Amino acid sequence: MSEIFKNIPKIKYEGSRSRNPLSFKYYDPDRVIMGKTMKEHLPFAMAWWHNLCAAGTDMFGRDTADKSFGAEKGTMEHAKAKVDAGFEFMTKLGIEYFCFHDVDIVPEADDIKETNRRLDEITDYILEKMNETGIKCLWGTANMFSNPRFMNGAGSTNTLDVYCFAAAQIKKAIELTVKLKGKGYVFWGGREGYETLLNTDVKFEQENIASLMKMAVEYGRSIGFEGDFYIEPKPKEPMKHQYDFDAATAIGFLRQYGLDKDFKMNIEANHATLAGHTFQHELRISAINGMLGSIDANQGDYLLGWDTDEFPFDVYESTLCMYEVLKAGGLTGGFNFDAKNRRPSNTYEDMFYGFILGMDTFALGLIKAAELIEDGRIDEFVKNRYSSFDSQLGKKIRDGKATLAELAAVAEEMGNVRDVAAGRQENLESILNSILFS
Ligand code: XLS
Ligand code: NI
Ligand code: NI
Repeated sequence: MSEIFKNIPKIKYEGSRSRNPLSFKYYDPDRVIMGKTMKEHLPFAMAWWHNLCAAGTDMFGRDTADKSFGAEKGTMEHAKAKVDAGFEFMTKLGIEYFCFHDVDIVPEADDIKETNRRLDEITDYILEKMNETGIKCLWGTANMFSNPRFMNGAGSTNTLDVYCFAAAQIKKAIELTVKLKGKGYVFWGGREGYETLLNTDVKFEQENIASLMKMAVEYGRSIGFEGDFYIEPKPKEPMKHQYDFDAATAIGFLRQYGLDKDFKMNIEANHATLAGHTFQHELRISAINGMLGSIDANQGDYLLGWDTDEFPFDVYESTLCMYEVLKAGGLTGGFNFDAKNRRPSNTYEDMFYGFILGMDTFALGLIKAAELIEDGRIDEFVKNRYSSFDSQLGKKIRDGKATLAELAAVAEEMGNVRDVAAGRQENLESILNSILFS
């Protein structure tokens, strides 16, 4: 097999002063931070779909990048060429994991039996490459949104035959994930939602989605899948409203249907901002519920209302992300760059620049988050902010033993509240700045 990215060497750490565009400025895999190497803190993954499949087509124009990798598109030769390209790419960057949808790795056939045969063939080839390189699978998933049969949803479809098809795709995708020893299996509810309530029975649809997930868990466990199932919340796009709107909504859904023991969240930065939340908010809500599983590491554009899936460069965001991740004790999954190059960034070099940017942004975020925690001022402030609850009465409230009448009597005795501590937001923001830019 000949080299595909011929002009690109193995990317090395050269430090922030390096002018070599094909080098890491902050990502130094062996550097130890808070007792673990950067590589251990940051299990990065490549998204098959954006990196090896998407070639720049948007609503207004066709491909700008050549992702044929020397083979004819839509053939099994092309599927294999993508495997070759992907493994060379990950090896050159030192990326340890990949994520995939079923239809990213083979062209879908007219008959699912033939598609499944192709999937078996390509995953044999992927396994060979995994054994050669030591690269692993982070998670697999089924694409249940692109094919026209899913126009009304998959688990939420109105059509029984489509529901069976969704089940078949999930079954196969879980089998492949097990075959490739993936750490997780993702449900992103691409078309699980509605365009109008005028034609939609929300309760019926949500119950069907839950049943499909339950069957997936039962089947996965029966064939030896021990990893986490993930929901990847997103509020809209492609649907006007998607049921997995945000982490809080998805967690409530999982608890309602008894799925919370098997599932965690896969939080995508750009989906958080589409939901009107910060990335940090979604991570915090997942973490406090014990459901912070994995991350789709990308960035949106605050001026655009859709999922632009940009490579992350915002170090404030990555620092606050890594602050949450460190405090939660790490992820069970990893950091999947669900990100694509901008349409005019259409060369092989640009593919590498995207990942170098993303990996450096998270490395810098990790360095700064560790400094923030070691500095301790913010954590200390938050802890002290609630210190009035350290009193006996405060403890009684925290233990759920106080009564409304008892508290009212305390208030009446006081007559009025004289002392409420300041929030100090601006001061905390300048601490953050001083650490980021020191
Ligand atoms: C789309 C999602 C998708 C999932 C995997 O917005 O981010 O790419 O990560 O199906
Ligand atoms: Ni995603
Ligand atoms: Ni997305």
